[in-house]
Amino acid sequence: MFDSLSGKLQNVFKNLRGLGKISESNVSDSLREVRMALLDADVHFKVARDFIERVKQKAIGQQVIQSIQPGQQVIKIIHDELVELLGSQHAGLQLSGNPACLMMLGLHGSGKTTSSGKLARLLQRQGRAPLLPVFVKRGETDILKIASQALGFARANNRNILIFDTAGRLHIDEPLVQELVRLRDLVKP
Ligand SMILES: Nc1nc2c(ncn2[C@@H]2O[C@H](COP(=O)(O)OP(=O)(O)O)[C@@H](O)[C@H]2O)c(=O)[nH]1
Ligand SMILES: [Mg+2]
Repeated sequence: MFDSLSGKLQNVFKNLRGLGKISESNVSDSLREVRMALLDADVHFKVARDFIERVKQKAIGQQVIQSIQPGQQVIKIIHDELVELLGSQHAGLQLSGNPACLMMLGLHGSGKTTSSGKLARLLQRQGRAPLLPVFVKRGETDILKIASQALGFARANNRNILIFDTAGRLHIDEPLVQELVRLRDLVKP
């Protein structure tokens, strides 16, 4: 995802750099491409829209169009905003404990299961041995029991990372939160 995003942005930057003169319309063209690149990388449309809006405001505020190197200045504004958007510090995963436990939380359809699979694959490529139990709450099923069993299974099978893909909800509900708190206490390193 980041490879394709950076490839597209490189292109936009190349075009911007090549512009001897800059006008509101060619900046708008470039920003449209940046917006498309962000959308392609699955950035939420509102985040992408606000991003472009902030870059535009800054470009206008700094009177980029009259400056000597307008393209460079627009690139810098985009760059700074991207750093702001993606976070200026690298936040790694907390992987203490054996197995290290990761719990996916979020509303129904927010991408927990998909991200669990992606995470498992990423960790596997990094030489780790993830286990991915999916919790589906059926009737009386006690999630703490399933979680304990999953922990036991992970230890017995030399899995050093356990990813809990929890059941989604349409709303955050209190019993679910309580259940998750107990689950968290159970897997705390
Ligand atoms: N575009 C896009 N769709 C995603 C992404 N992650 C998940 N989805 C889709 O969103 C829907 C819900 O994802 P899922 O992982 O089942 O969400 P969960 O209910 O939180 O487990 C599915 O149709 C996924 O294919 C993502 O990063 N980008
Ligand atoms: Mg799911």
